[in-house]
Amino acid sequence: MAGKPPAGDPVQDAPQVDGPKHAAAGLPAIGHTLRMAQEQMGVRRTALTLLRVNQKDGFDCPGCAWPEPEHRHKAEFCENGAKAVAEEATLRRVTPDFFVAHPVGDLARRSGYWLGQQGRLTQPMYLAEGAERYEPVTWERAFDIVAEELAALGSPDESVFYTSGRTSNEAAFLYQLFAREFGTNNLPDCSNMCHESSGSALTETIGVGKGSVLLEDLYRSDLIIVAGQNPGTNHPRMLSALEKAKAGGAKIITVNPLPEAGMERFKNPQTPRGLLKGTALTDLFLQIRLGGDQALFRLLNKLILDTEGAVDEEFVREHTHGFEEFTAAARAADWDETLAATGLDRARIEEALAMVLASKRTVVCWAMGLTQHKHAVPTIREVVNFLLLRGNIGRPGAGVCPVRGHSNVQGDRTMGIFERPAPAFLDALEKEFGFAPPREHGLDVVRAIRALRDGQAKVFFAMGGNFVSASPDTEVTEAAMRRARLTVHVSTKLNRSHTVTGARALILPTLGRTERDLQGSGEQVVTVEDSMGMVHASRGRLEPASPHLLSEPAIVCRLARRVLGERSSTPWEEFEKDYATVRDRIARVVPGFEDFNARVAKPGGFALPHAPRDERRFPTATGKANFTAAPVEYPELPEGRLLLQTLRSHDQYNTTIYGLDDRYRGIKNGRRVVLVHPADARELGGLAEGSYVDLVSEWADGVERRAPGFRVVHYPTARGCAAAYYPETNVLVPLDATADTSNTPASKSVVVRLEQSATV
Ligand SMILES: Nc1nc2c(c(=O)[nH]1)N[C@H]1C(S)=C(S)[C@@H](COP(=O)(O)OP(=O)(O)OC[C@H]3O[C@@H](n4cnc5c(=O)[nH]c(N)nc54)[C@H](O)[C@@H]3O)O[C@H]1N2
Ligand SMILES: Nc1nc2c(c(=O)[nH]1)N[C@H]1C(S)=C(S)[C@@H](COP(=O)(O)OP(=O)(O)OC[C@H]3O[C@@H](n4cnc5c(=O)[nH]c(N)nc54)[C@H](O)[C@@H]3O)O[C@H]1N2
Ligand SMILES: [Mo]
Repeated sequence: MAGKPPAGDPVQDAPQVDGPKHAAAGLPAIGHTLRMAQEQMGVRRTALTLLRVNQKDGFDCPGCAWPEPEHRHKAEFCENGAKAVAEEATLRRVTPDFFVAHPVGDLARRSGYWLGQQGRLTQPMYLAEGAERYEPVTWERAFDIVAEELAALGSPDESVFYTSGRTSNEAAFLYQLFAREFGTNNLPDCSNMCHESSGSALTETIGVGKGSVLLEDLYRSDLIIVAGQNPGTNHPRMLSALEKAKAGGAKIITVNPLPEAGMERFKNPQTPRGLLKGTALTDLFLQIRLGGDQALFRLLNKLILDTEGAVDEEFVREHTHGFEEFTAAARAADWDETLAATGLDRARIEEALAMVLASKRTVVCWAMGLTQHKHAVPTIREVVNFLLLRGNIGRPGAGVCPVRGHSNVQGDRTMGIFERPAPAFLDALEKEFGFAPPREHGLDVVRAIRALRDGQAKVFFAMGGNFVSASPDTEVTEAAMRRARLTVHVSTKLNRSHTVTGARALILPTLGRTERDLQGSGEQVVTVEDSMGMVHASRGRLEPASPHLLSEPAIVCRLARRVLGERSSTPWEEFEKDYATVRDRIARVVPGFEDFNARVAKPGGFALPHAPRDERRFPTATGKANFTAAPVEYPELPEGRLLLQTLRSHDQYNTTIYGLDDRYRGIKNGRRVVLVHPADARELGGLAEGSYVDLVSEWADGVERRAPGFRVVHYPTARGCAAAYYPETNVLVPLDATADTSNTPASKSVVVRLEQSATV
C-alpha cells in the first residue's frame, strides 16, 4: 500500500515521520522562529517587529488570546506568536499583475499553503459576473457594488456578515452597528465553530459566558486541570504561566487522547535552566478517549460526593441552585461505564481524585478538545458542577478557564458580534443611536451555510477569516458559497475563500495589527480583550503593506455611509476620523467600558468586571450558580471504525499554513497524515506505518464523505481514536453534526473508516 500522496496539489506533500517529542520550546524553537521570520521579513524587520509584540506601546500579538503577564519589560518569546507576526509583516506582495497571471480557476486548484505564501494583498480586486480573473477596482466602485447587491435583496436577512476573531473592538462595534442599522442580526463568527459551547454552558450555569480566572489565579492555584487543549502549539505563552504556577506549588493534570510535548516538559527559552533541562509540567496524564470527558467529570463528582467533608457545603447552600437533582444524577455514575467511555483505568482516576481532594484552589482550563463534540455543552456544564462542588468559583486561585483562540474573539463578542444578542444590548444600541435594531435572532455559521445553500441568503460579507476552509462539510459549504450573488472578503492575505465565490466577488485588502493606522485625526490605536477579560490598546508601527489599504473601521464606515445614506444619523465620518469617538460610544453601550478612553490609555489596560469572580454573584435565571444534571453521553464507535479528531499542527494558524512540519509530533514535510494507535492499525487489517488510506466519514444521512490519500502514522493516541489535521479533513465533518445547544460543528469526533487508498 506504500505510495505517494495524490497528484493535483502543487505543494509537495511527502510526510516523513520520526516519532513524538517529549519537550517543547527550548533552543530549536528560537532557531525555527528566526528562520521563518527572516524568510518572510528579512533580518532588520524581523528584529524591529518581534521586539514590539505585546509591549506597552506596541501591538497586540495577532496569534492567540492568552493574556500578557503584567511586567512586560522584555518580549515574552513565543515561537508561534512570531510566526503569526511574520505571516502578516511579510515583505511578499500580491499585486494586480498576480491576478493577471492567475485566473480564479487556477487559484482554486492551489493549496491554502501556496495561496498564503504569495504575500499581502495590496489593492481592492473585483471578480465580475462570468469573468475569469479578478481585476483592480477603486474603493468607491467596490462599495457601490456591495450597495447594489444589498439593495436588490428582498430583505436584509438575505445578507450574512461573518467575523473572524482578529478584528479589533472598534471595528467589531462599528460592523455590528452597520449590520443592525441595515436590518439584520445575521452576524455569525468564528466563535460559532470554536468556544460557543463554552459560552452556552457558562452563561447558563454561572451567568457569564467567559472565564473566571486571571493570571494571578493560575499562579496561586493548587491544582490546574488542562483538558482538551494543546498549549505547546496553540497557546505557547501559557506554558510560562503553568511553569510559574508549578514553581508556586501547583500540580497539573492533563486530560488528552494525545501525549502533547508541551504539556510533558517545557524548556523556557528565557531561563538558563529552561534551555537545558526544562520543567516537567504534567503530574498526572489521563489519556482519555475522544468525548470521554463528561463521563470522567461525572464520576469524579460522584466520588467527591461520596467523600466525607469534601463538598463545600456553605458555598453550595449560599450560592447554588439545583444541587438535589444534580446529586441524584451524579450518584448514579458507574465505574464500568466510565472506564468504557474514557478508556482510563481505575487507579489513574483514583489518583486524580486524591489530587482533587488535596487541592483547595482548582482551575480547569480547556479548549477545542471539549467544545467540538455533540455533547460539548453538557460536558462543560459537568466541569462547572465539578468546580461548584468544592466552591472553586469566585475564590482566588480557582475557577473556569476556557482558553480562547483568536486574539480578539472574546472582544468581538463583547462588542455585539453575536447572532443572538441580549435584549439589553439592543436596548442600549437603540437608545444611543436612535434606530430600532432587529430583534429576531440571526444565523450562526452552520445556519448561514444552510441559508446560502438553499438560496435564502444571497450576499456573504466576511470581516476577516477564511469561511470556506474553516467551515465543516467543505463540498456543501463551497456549493453554498457558489450560489451567492455576491461574496466579499476583507482580508490581509489570499485564501481559499477568495477562489470559491458567488456570481460576483470582491477582495478588500486591509491593514494588519502590526501596521500604522493613520486617519484624519492622526495615528490611531485600537483595543482588544484577551481570554481573561483584560482590555488593552494595540498600536501598529510598520508602514502599511500598500498605500491602497484601508483599515477595518474605515471600510465599515465608508460602506455604511454608502449603503445607509440618509437613513442613518450615525456619525460614520467622525468615527472613521477618530476611533476615540467610537470608544466613547462603546463606553455608553457596553457595561464595563465606562470611561473607556482614559482607562485604556494606562499601560496594561483594565480588567472587565466578572460578577462570579469579583463578588460571587451569579447573574443567571435563578440568581444562583446552577448545578445541572444531564445524562452522560459519549460517542459510539461501530465495529471496524475509528473516531477521528481534526486538529492543528505546529506549523499552522487555523487555515493559514506556515509550513509542512509538526515538530512536536515528529512529522515533517507533509500534512496528509492520520495518526492511528498501532494496535488499532493491526486490528483494522494491518495498516502498516507508511501505507496510504482514504478517510471515509459515516453519518446518518448516508452521504459518503471522503478525504483521499492520507499516510498512516502509528502513534500513541488513545485506543479507537485517530487524529488528522484541519482544514484538509473538514470535508469529512457533516454540516448537521453539531453540538447540542451551541450548534458548534462536532469536529473532534467524526466516525470514519479507513480504506486502502486508490489514488496513490
Ligand atoms: N499556533 C497556533 N495557535 C493557535 C491556533 C492555531 O491554529 N495555531 N488556533 C487558535 C484558535 S482559533 C483556537 S480555538 C485555539 C485552539 O487550541 P486547541 O484547542 O489546543 O487546538 P486543537 O489543535 O484543536 O487541539 C485540541 C486538543 O484537544 C485534544 N482533544 C481532542 N479531543 C479531545 C477530547 O475529546 N477530550 C480531551 N480531553 N481532549 C481532546 C487534542 O488531542 C488536542 O491536544 O488555538 C489558537 N491558537
Ligand atoms: N475541522 C475543524 N474545523 C475547524 C476547527 C477545528 O478544530 N477543526 N476549528 C474552528 C475554529 S476554533 C476556528 S476559530 C475557525 C477559524 O476560522 P477563521 O477565523 O475564519 O479562519 P482563519 O484561518 O483564522 O482566517 C485566516 C484568514 O484571515 C485573514 N486575516 C488575518 N488577519 C487579518 C486581519 O487582521 N484582518 C482581516 N480582515 N483579515 C485577516 C487572512 O486573509 C487569512 O487568510 O475554524 C474552525 N474550523
Ligand atoms: Mo478558535
